[in-house]
Amino acid sequence: MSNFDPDTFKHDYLGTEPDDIQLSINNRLVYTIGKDPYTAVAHDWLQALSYITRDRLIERWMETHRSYYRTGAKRVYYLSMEFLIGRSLNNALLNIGFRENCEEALKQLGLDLEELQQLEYDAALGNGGLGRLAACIMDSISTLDLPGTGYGIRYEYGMFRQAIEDGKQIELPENWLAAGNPWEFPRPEVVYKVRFGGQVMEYQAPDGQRRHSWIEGDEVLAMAYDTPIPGFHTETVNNLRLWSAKASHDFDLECFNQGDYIRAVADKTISENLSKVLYPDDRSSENQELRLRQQYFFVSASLQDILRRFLQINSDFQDLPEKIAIQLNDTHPAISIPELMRLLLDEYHLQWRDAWDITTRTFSYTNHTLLPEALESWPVGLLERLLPRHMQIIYEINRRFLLTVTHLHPDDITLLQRMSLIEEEGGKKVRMAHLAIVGSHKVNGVSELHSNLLQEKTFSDFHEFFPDRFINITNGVTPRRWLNEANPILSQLISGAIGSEWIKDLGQLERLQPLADDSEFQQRFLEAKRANKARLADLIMFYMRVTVDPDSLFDVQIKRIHEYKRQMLNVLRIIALYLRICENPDYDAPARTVILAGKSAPGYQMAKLTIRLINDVASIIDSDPAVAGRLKLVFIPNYDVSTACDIIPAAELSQQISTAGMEASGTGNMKLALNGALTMGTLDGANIEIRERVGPENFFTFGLTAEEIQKKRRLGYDPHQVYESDPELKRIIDMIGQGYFSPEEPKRYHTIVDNLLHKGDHFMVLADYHSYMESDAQMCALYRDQKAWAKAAILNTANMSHFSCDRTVQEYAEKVWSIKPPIR
Ligand code: 26Q
Repeated sequence: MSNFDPDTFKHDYLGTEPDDIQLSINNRLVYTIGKDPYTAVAHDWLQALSYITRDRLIERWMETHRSYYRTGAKRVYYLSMEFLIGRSLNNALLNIGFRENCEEALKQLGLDLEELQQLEYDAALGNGGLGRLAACIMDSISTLDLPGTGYGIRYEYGMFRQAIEDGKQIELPENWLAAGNPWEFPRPEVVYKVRFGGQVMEYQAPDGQRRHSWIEGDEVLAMAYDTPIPGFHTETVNNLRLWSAKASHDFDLECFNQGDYIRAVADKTISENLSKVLYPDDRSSENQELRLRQQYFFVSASLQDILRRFLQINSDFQDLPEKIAIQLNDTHPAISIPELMRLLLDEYHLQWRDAWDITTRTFSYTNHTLLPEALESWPVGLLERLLPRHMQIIYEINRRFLLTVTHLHPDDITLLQRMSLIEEEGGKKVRMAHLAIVGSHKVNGVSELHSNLLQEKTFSDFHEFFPDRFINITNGVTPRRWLNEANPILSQLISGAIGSEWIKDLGQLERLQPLADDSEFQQRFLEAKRANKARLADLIMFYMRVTVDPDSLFDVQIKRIHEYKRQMLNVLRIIALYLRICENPDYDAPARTVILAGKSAPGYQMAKLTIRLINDVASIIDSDPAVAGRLKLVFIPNYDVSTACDIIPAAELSQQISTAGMEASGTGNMKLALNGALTMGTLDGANIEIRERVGPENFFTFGLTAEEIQKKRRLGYDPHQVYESDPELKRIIDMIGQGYFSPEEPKRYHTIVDNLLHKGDHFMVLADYHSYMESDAQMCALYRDQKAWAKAAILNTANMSHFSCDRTVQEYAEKVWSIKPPIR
């Protein structure tokens, strides 16, 4: 529209005083929800409140995007299969400073804000760490006023809901959109065609050049849904654009013309299945064609959208790397690299050398895993069938790349085999990490240890070849959600002491250091923790009908259930504590509540068995009067972002006990320490950096180092010998193996025991057991001295400034994306 004056588009009732808010809510209730206050149920009020909050974001959202066009600022696009946003209402209310007045307005209407908030479904479009990191990064991009857009998939079913029945995990579909999602804007006019299958035509252009064209096959439509991402106390509101699959109209019409109407409509569901469901993280499962389709689906739509926007104000593709940066969240969107090449070569007719230069200067790749079995690879045959042109381009990228390797290292055939994008043994496969490294200008790991291991072990050949390409950017978490929102009690205490600047500038927390020795502050810090523990105890009573003592030590391990995260090691410890208390009523240890939570991939048998064991051990402990009041084990079902917000503020001890060298970073470790929990952890991932910063005296370190683990593997590790040499450990394992915790089915846990004793204990659980128990004893000693504990807890919170993802995003902006806030 020409002569557009934004002021003529101002909403007529965007006031922020309680009276304005009441008017707005009532309006929305009647005119949008279609209810009056007499018939409205709580959820209707939640919707009305969400809409009026959203209204107050919209002008900033539009102005943000107008300013990006006006200034032609360089933008970053964050491509991720997962965005684990959680709830949006409270986040939006706090970000725009609107919460207090809303609370007041609702009170006048006889409603309770906190109660309404609880009714919002989590947007659980992610599995765990990687998806939540994407959400934290979007929060920081907006808060730092950076021009950034997230691209992903609008899954109709997010992460499954976990229920526990007879101690076992069962998976229930999570239909989070059923009641409507007020935070998204459908954009039916923003649709792109995405092709699958078909074939590649070679032809000669009028200028004599050989060209390729990918034709035929099936087309699916990708339709955009936009979700505003507000920054904290800033005018910037960025966009998260998620794609939903729609059957292609052409396809429908064709069938319709043939008279097969019913089949045409029924067939729509086949293509619309593409965005139906999030894959649960089963890192070693492979060959899931639908997942590859999902990857290309969202990559293709996103790149079409990115190039369309680029071409609105630019004409020369040489400028692309100066105008946009694309970050790949793991290799899941790595098919972007051949896709951009295809667009530049086949659609825009650039020469290979130019196209490749533009591509590598545009992309960068974040790696989140070292486990070789978790590195993605796709069978060549599958790629040839679904994406034939991409497979040709990957071969050509590989041919040219290996040629440059050969120039530097002639005659080193094994080096070529190791670095090739194609894995030859066991059926040809494309190594997606190699593709991502070769096609990017920067590759980063997510903690110092992880980045070092990437460079020195996993990708050492590539590191030698591209020494400047590899960097570390340690993960962080957003202090908005993980302290300010999740823990209002502690937040108020902190703001009372040092002001509230820390919410945007976590470095301010260091001003709490001197207060660590202040008795009064210690007391108030402990009281805040006690209040959060009481709140969690109430929630556990309400949802689970289980009693926990808020005066006991809250000892938590909350994360996905995975063998490398070693929930089993925790189980061994819990059984040891149980036996010690049973057998020695004078055993000197604080009363303790151990809390575990987390989901297992539906097909991951060992993880599922671990959940069952945890629940079986919990029942035995529960029914034994000998430990009543001294030890309790609770498995909280359906761990998600919202449950995390309930548990983390109440945690006193954080279990971060992965086998050293296996957890890329961890981010729950940061959230817990930020909320004043002390960590009991191995020297793995970001634990190392947390320990360095909070001080080793305020961190319970145990276990083998990554190097010692490797050495032990090389020299031959014998778990059976550890078992034989520690009578308590032997007894515990025998109890599990002989069915003490599963008397109705004594052999239930045979595979667990077998893995530990006879299958080599791959995750070195037994190797770290003794050291873990010693660390637990040290922890108990400190807990007895509550003043000393309070001091250590305060120092944890005070020294977490490095782990704000504002710092993380700042590093990406400077070292990888070269972007700055636009001058408005
Ligand atoms: C792969 C194939 C098929 C289906 C699913 C998947 C899949 C899905 C999700 C593979 C991996 C993931 C997620 C990985 C993940 O969350 N990694 C974690 O990333 C965090 C953020 O960097 C780190 O803190 C954790 O250490 C790392 O485990």
